[in-house]
Amino acid sequence: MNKKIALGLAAATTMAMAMSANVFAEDVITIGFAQVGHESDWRTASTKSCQDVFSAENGYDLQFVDCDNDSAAQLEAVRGFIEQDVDYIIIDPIVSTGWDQVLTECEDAGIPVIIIDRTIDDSDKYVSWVGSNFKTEGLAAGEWLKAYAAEKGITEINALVIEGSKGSSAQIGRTDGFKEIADAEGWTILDSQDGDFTQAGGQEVMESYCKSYEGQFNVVVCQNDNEAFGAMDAMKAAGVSYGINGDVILISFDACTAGLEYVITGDINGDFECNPLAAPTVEEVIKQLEAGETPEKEVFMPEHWYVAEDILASITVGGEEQELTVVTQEIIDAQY
Ligand code: GYE
Repeated sequence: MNKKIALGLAAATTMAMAMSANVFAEDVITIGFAQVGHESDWRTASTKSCQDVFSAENGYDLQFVDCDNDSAAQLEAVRGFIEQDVDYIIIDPIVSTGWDQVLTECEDAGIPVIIIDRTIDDSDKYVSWVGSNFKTEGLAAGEWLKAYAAEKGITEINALVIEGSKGSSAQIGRTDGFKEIADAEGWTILDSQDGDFTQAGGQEVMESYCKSYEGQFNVVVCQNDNEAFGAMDAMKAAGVSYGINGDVILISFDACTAGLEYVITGDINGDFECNPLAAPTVEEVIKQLEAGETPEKEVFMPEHWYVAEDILASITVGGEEQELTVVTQEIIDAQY
């Protein structure tokens, strides 16, 4: 080949490559995600789900901020995304209030906001929310305990609750739902303290409960699996037996893999699922927005109520019959 032609071809190829890179760059969707933190197995699964879906291979540039359970840091992260002029902002709100101002700023900047998991109570300036009904989870735990106690002939319930992070909609909903049944049934809730959704928090609260309420409780409700892991360690150390063969009925939420492993062994009696895999649904929302369509304002994740013993088929939650699922190894293997 003549040298001149070869050079010309090389230049053309370089230009074509540059052009296609440019076209690609324009196609990339930039997303800012202000995640709660890294406090639990649930959170790890949620982060992984977002990183898997909003990957570079899938055409996204994901700006991920772990806010380490700090509300001020989360507001700052969102303002940082506005400054970067990202295409979309995803927020998992640490607390449910204090949002209207920053969401107005997002709106003014023309950046659509999608909320996942926890809800916002004081603003509706977002396109869509994808998550769970935490009050229903709390109600389900209460309804299950009611049916289980009746089946086992347990007439008195003295419960200790280890709550999730104060002010989060997950803590508020699970607390309210369970309390509604407790009040209706005349159960005693001896105490209800914040374990911050962590294993260390669950252990610390349970250690103090074991001292303060020694011999007085027969139910422990942990608002997530990691708190339940800590509570089990504390009960073991204090010589308190729990689970299907123990003196204390142990209830948990989330139903992550490690949680279900304790359900199948009978250490946790019931685990009320909260599904962390919202990202594929969020991607659907973004595709709808890209196509100029209007997505649903609220999308609820599907969830199951997992139990250790095959003695009740279903419970009635809010007037609706809902199935109970006895955990199997197959379920654990498929869980997040
Ligand atoms: O239950 C807990 C996590 O917001 C539903 O946060 C979520 C909760 C979840 O740390 O494990």
